[in-house]
Amino acid sequence: MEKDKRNDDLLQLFEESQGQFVSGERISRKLGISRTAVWKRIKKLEADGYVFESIPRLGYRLIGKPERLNLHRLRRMLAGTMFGERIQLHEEVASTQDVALEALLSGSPEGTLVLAETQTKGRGRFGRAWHSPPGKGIYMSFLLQPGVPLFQASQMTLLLSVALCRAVRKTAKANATIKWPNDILVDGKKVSGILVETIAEADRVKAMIAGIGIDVNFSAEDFPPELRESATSLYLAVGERTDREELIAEFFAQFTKLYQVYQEEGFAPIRNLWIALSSTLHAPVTVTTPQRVISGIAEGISEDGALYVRDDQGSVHTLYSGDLTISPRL
Ligand code: BTX
Repeated sequence: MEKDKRNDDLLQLFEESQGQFVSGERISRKLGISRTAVWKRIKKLEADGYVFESIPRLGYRLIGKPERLNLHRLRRMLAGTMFGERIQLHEEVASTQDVALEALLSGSPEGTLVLAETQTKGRGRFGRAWHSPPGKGIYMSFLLQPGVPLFQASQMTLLLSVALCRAVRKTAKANATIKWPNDILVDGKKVSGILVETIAEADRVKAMIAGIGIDVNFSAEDFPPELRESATSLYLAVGERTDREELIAEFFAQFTKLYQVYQEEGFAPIRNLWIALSSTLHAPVTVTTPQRVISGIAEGISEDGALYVRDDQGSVHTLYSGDLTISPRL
């Protein structure tokens, strides 16, 4: 937000020019900064999602603004769920997980929701980075207190993935499937990831910080080269932009229903929904955990959310987390 303030004067100049070119010299004079500083500030705005046309001698013309989530609209859309009460919307944070943890430690209740337009240190599992370019994705973390024993903690990732997969199908009309344990795929590529961090007390879950990242309106250039093969966005997959607020609202509508079912009837009904949406079951897979690498056929999912993998020797392994790749069928 500080950053926005610093760029207000520059953006104001472009507002006043009403779509006309503004020369670098004029900007430098008006703002009392060097031409190099002008160029740097333009680059910074571009990184934040503004689009400029730049022509030597004529200068710069603002032709696109970043989309912004609308907090009032979100509040309205989430009213009636526990997520509509306490929403924090940030321009930029290191990780929404950290902000949600701070909220938890200062006494915020279940349902507290933290959203950001971009993250500088978005993270996945095992300390990996989550690429979070501004204005086009969904980066959110929220607090849950399901009151379940610790051994059931991994069920929450599956519950979240069912809600997310259904919301993506409904809102973006994308043919989304779930890849165990925490990815949503479209066209076999990752479009969303889930990170659940659990705070335990004795052998129970005290709280969970559920984090979700969705590649909504990214174009191909919004992905770094190393992700272009493995990742896609809803926009790239279906060819149309998705309204981020609608997708968030649909996710929480789905989640709220499933969470209630989970609390009343346990994991069994969630498990059935998960099985129906999974692209992992019955496929030949390789699962890498910090301790071992298991290859075989993904046979099923246990009552507590673990994956069963039968290896070539016929032994069945029970896996609670890990990295899964689906092997090509021979
Ligand atoms: P993961 O560990 O399963 O996946 C991380 C891996 O996914 C990375 O190593 C990289 O290969 C790939 N990857 C990174 N960024 C993207 C992206 N934008 N799209 C597709 N693939 C990508 C998945 O972890 C869990 C991610 C949760 C992210 C949310 S965002 C809001 C919240 N805050 C936060 O810091 N993390 C969560």
